[in-house]
Amino acid sequence: MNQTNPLPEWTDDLSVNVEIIDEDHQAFFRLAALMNDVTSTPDNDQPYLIETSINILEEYIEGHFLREQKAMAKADYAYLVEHIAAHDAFADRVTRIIQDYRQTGSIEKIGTLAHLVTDWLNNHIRVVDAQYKGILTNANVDDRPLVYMAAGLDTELVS
Ligand code: FEA
Repeated sequence: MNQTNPLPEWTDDLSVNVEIIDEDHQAFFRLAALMNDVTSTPDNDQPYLIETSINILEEYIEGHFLREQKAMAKADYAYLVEHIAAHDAFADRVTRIIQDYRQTGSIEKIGTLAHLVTDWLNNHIRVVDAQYKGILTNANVDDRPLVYMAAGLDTELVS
């Protein structure tokens, strides 16, 4: 399926005033744009490029959610449970689409992912992430690269 609708992009009003979290969020938007490109450009490398972008997305989701959740837990954040539930629901949706693609090879299914990611991000950052503004800060959020977080090397938080 050719996803011709323009994807939403990062804008400054999405900032949560934590540099590393803003960087994560920007990386998601860039990755969604890449996924949109690879799913709408049929060629011999397409299956490999799709699989690569899926793997990166899975790593981003795991690492970014862990970063936020660890920082919220450390800050005794009041809405931690609800926030984790929102993350889990999104991760489950993405996992189902990926499983479906891996079982069927359907480009149509995987082609929906880029828009799902950017639509969800836009809403989640503005409504849910925005609630921790001022509680999570540059000083209390682990700012190591996402790959460290996703690899489970997340035992220590910067304080
Ligand atoms: Fe609460 Fe941040 O998560 N935005 N993303 N993805």
